[in-house]
Amino acid sequence: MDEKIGNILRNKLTEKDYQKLIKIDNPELHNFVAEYIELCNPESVFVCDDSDEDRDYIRKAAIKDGEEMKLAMEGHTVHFDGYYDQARDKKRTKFLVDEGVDLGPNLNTIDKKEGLEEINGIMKNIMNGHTLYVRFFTLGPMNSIFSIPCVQLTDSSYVAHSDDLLYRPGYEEFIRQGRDARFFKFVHSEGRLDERKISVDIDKRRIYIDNEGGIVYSVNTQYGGNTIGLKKPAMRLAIYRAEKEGWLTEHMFLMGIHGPNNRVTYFTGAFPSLCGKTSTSMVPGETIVGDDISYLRVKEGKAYAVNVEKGMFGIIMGVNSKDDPIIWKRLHTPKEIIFSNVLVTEDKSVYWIGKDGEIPEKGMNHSGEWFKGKKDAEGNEITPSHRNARFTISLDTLDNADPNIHNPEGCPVGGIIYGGRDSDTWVPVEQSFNWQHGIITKASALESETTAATLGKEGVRKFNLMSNLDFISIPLGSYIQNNLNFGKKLEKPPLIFAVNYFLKDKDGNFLNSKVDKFVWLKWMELRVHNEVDAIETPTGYIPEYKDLRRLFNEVLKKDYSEEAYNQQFTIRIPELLSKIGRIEEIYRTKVPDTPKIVFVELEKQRDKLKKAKEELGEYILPEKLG
Ligand code: SPV
Ligand code: MN
Repeated sequence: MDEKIGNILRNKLTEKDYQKLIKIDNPELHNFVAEYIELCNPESVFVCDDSDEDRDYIRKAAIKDGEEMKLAMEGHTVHFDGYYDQARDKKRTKFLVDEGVDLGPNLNTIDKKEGLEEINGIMKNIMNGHTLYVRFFTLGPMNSIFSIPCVQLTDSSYVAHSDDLLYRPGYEEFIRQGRDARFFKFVHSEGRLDERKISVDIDKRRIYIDNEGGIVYSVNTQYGGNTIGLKKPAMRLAIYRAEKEGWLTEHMFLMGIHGPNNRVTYFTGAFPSLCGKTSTSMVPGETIVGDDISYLRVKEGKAYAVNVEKGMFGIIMGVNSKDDPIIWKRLHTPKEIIFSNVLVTEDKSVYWIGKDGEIPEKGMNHSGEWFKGKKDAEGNEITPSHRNARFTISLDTLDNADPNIHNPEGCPVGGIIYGGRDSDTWVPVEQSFNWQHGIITKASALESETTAATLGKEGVRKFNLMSNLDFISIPLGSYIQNNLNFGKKLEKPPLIFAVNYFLKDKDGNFLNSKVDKFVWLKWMELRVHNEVDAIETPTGYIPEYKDLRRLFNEVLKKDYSEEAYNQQFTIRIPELLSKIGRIEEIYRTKVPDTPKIVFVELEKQRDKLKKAKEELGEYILPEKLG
């Protein structure tokens, strides 16, 4: 080892921690750890291996540091992020780019030299008085073609603890791979903290991503989406790597849908944040592999997917005993959970918006002491929990965990679902004609009304390419092209579906209930196996009334009226045509590297819609098409 590196490490690390670190034979790793010890200047360093002892040390540190508080139920803790640090900060999340590299106009970028200078300046001595935790994990199942080793440096015991619930261990894997490890690196510091252990220097919050270096820096923030390196930061690095290597990194759940005769068909599903992704992957009767990020690869002409993570950082708003029985039960079981930004009441239990029961009068939340009617500095009433409040658990502790969660081979993918928050255009469920049609007219045309998962106004319709727009780290056209190419390598590509849970009538009432998706899933599963017919519309294939009536009855014990079906599955030509106009305009004016085929496919779609309009009118009932 280089003498300078050796000195830095020996100076700060105990002999035990030093030995743990150098047991991994990888100079790049040693240099990396030493570089940020020197820059950030922590008071002490803890190198965490995969042992129960070390993991327990982190758990306890989170309580001791005051970053988490114990709740009444065994294993439950709560963490608060600052009042203005409750979501991903898109504005201050930037890609560091070398001169001459063009990521296109849609990515937030900063010149690499300038950005590094800035962030290095912010990071100088930033860990003063803090312990730096060095943690090793693997993205994807272990011992698998999918797996990517990662090292996380953080001075937040909450982040280090969350990692543990969310990711598979990686210390032994680093030892095994030694100098061959092609690992991702993450540096996080929460910066100066106030007496509530909240990051103070929010104005210096930065999340900077270096694609080529495989490194992400995150400072002066605590919210998990900004800080948990292996989550969204790693996703951006993986999208970059996947495009170079011809596989996919997607903002998708992975679940087993249970068909007739115990058949399980795996589906992935991409939804923007707060649009039903987790609740779909948790539908009762089905099994979950992952709820947020999937890697997909082609093996022997077939698509396989894995869950990159092993835990869930799920949205808690609206979780209630009736609609989410599995999560509800898990949230009331004495097993390890970190709640974040919920309301803690005097008896040390938690409340969140939409929970069963009465809203408490007072408690402690992300704003500090809270009482009904409390207002913030801008005069807005503070809700008991934040709308983006979350719970963090390990998936293994769920009743509906799929047996293939850790399968190194991955799960064969039968179908892919794209869904957004759309009040007036798409029908509740529709199958695209083929891979190319699906990738272009469904996935690449996805729009969604904004939610509380990012800072800014809610309810504004926005383009969200494959629900992945916040995380794409390459020019958008290349990303679409990589998806199109992926399909070409497959003998029988997964079917591509679009769903919409948020359709509304003229008075603004939802046309579907939350549980209707249970039925859409069963219908899609049957389509994969060609066991149910469909009606061809100008935009794809929709279910026949008779099949839905049977499925509503079987799955939900509900009568499904023909009137409801007609209202939901009317093909809305004017809305569909304006949507094509909007999407085409976006690609024409804002995505310079759009593959030509995108325009061809959109034009074809427009022609079909126009023809249908001439023959059948603007609002077409399914029976007119069948
Ligand atoms: C999302 O917002 O898509 C999440 C949570 O999964 S975050 O970690 O903030 O990205
Ligand atoms: Mn997500």
